[in-house]
Amino acid sequence: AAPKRADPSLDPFKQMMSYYRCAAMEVETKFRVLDVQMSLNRENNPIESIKTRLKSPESIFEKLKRRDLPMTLSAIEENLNDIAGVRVICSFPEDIYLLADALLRQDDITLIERKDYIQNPKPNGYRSLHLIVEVPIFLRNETKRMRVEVQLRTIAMDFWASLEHKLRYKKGLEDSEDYQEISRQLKNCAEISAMLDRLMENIRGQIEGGREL
Ligand code: 0O2
Repeated sequence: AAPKRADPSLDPFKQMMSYYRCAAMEVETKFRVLDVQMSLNRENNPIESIKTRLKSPESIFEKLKRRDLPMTLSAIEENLNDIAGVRVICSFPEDIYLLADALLRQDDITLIERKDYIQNPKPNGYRSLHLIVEVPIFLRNETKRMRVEVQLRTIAMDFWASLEHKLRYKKGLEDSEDYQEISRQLKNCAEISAMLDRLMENIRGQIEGGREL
C-alpha cells in the first residue's frame, strides 16, 4: 500500500505559524478599518501601505540559539515577540500616534510593550513606533491569544530603514575602516529625513486649516 501522507495540519510548528499568520491578518484588518474610518472626515487616508510578514524558520531558530533558549514551541511563544510582524507606513508622524492609540483602545487588544523610537531614536538614527500587542484569534474550538509586533513609520522613516538595512547587511561593512564615517553619514540622512517629516507635516497643517505644528 502507498505510504500515508502526513497531514500538514498536524505538524505543531506549522500549526503555530498558521496561528501567527492569522493574528497578523487580524491586526492588518484592524488597521485597514481604521484607515477607512479616518479617511471619512479628511482629504487623505492616513495609511500609505501595510506590509505583513512571518519570521522565517531559519531566523526563528537562529534567534533562539543566540539567546540560548531551547528549540521548543513554548520557548518561541513565550520569548519571541516578532514572529508575526505588521508594518504600517503612514503619511505623517501625527497619524502614527492617532492609529496606535486607536488600536490600543480596542477591547480585544492587550499592549505588551511599547518602544517609541520616534521620540527616542536609536543611536544610529532609526525611527519608528514599535508595539508588541496580543490579539485573539477565533479558531474552530478555541480562542488563542497571539503576539504581533507592529511597526508604525512614515514613508521617510521607512525609506531610511530599508536602505540602512540593505547597507548593514553588505558583507564585511562592520569590519571596514570606513564604518564609522558611513555610520555618521547614515545618521545624518536619518536627521534629514526627520526634518522632511516635520516640514511636510507643517505644510499639511497650513493646508488643513492654517494650524502650524
Ligand atoms: P527584520 O528582518 O526586520 O525582522 P528583538 O527584536 O527582541 O531581537 P529589540 O532590540 O528588542 O530586539 O527589537 P526592536 O528594537 O524593537 O527592533 C526589532 C525590529 O525593528 C528589527 O527586526 C527591525 O525590523 C527594526 N529595527 C530595529 N532597529 C533597526 C535599525 O537600526 N535599522 C533598521 N533598518 N531596522 C531596525 P529584525 O529582526 O532585526 O529584522
